[in-house]
Amino acid sequence: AASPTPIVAPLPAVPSATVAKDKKAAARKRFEAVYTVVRDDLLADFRKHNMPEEAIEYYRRSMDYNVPGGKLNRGLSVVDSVAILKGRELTEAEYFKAAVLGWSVEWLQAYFLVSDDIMDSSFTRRGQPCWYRVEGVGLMAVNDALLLEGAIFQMIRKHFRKDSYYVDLLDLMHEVSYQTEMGQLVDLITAPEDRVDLSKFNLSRHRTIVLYKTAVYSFYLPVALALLVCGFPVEKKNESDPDYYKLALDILLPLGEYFQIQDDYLDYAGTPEQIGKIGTDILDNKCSWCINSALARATPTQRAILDANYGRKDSAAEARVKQVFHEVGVDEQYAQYEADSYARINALIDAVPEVRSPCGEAVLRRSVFRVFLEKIYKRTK
Ligand code: GPP
Ligand code: MG
Ligand code: MG
Ligand code: MG
Repeated sequence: AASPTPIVAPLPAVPSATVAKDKKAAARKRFEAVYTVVRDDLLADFRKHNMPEEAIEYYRRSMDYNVPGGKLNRGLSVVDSVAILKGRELTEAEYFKAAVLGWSVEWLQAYFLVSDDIMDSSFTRRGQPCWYRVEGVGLMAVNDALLLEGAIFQMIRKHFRKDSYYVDLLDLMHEVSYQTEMGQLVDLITAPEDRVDLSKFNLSRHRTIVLYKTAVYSFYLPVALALLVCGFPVEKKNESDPDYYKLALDILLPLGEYFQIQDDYLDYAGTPEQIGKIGTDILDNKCSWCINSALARATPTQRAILDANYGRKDSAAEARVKQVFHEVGVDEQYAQYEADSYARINALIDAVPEVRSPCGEAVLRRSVFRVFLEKIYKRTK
């Protein structure tokens, strides 16, 4: 007798959005597992120095509170970029090293945010009180921030000391931190608490602030780290070689500028539930994209309202500023800016040459940048 036709059970229909979400959750989980390893190494080192148990417990709490709770975009970008550059799945050892570098960026971010929240007198971060506002922490947060920074060099030392590019990693971290601190200085000096003078603000000053305080460490750093582990040399071997790091920088700075303008807009338009923090830019007299957009369109009456209410530590004044933002069309301007930026950055990415590393093991692919852009386009948190 003829054998019956095999019946292949149809696969259950899984919406592709669900598959993508599961994949994302799995990638995050795998990355988070490396956090625990790195943190426990740092704690073991404290123990080796015979630090009191109380100090070890405090240090653990500071790290758990400040390092892993964000979107992890920067850290995951290192891992994603290394896999894209290599054009294949990473081995377990390669994944681990890429993830350590990813976490080094998250530690750097934690160091900056703990410090930034003190300087900005912020209230909440990632849906919880800012670290310096936590009972029993206060200004110890300053030293906690310094430890978060120091930890970066401990983890890089432990895992990369023997690699040929170790010095380049250190140099990159130091250079990027320094530039971020330059940006923070300009951000703060443009926003004095006691002297509100909106005529000091302009988009050129704004660009300097956001490129330095955000774009370099949030966008250039993760990709530059990935280029280093993939063997892209910092120094040219031949005159005709492309400057891989410059190619990356030329895309990633505009991308980072766009990201910080989103941050500025969400500070004014996002709800605390959405963005995990209470916006303080208006109270803090910040030279944000929103106030620049409003100043360019305000009538003399609206300008007088802005002059009288911007940068006052008073929520009624803040509401009056927001009202003017609405009236002059900051929201429409932002929607237009977002659409324009998306098109402009996509065009920049299209123009990047896809070049192979001299060792032949990796290719600087356009998708490194495309993935980054897609992650942040139209973000609401
Ligand atoms: C973000 O600015 C900038 C930083 C986190 C860099 C801080 C740099 C230091 C050297 C401390 P922001 O104040 O707009 O961020 P947020 O809105 O998240 O507070
Ligand atoms: Mg801030
Ligand atoms: Mg700030
Ligand atoms: Mg902000």
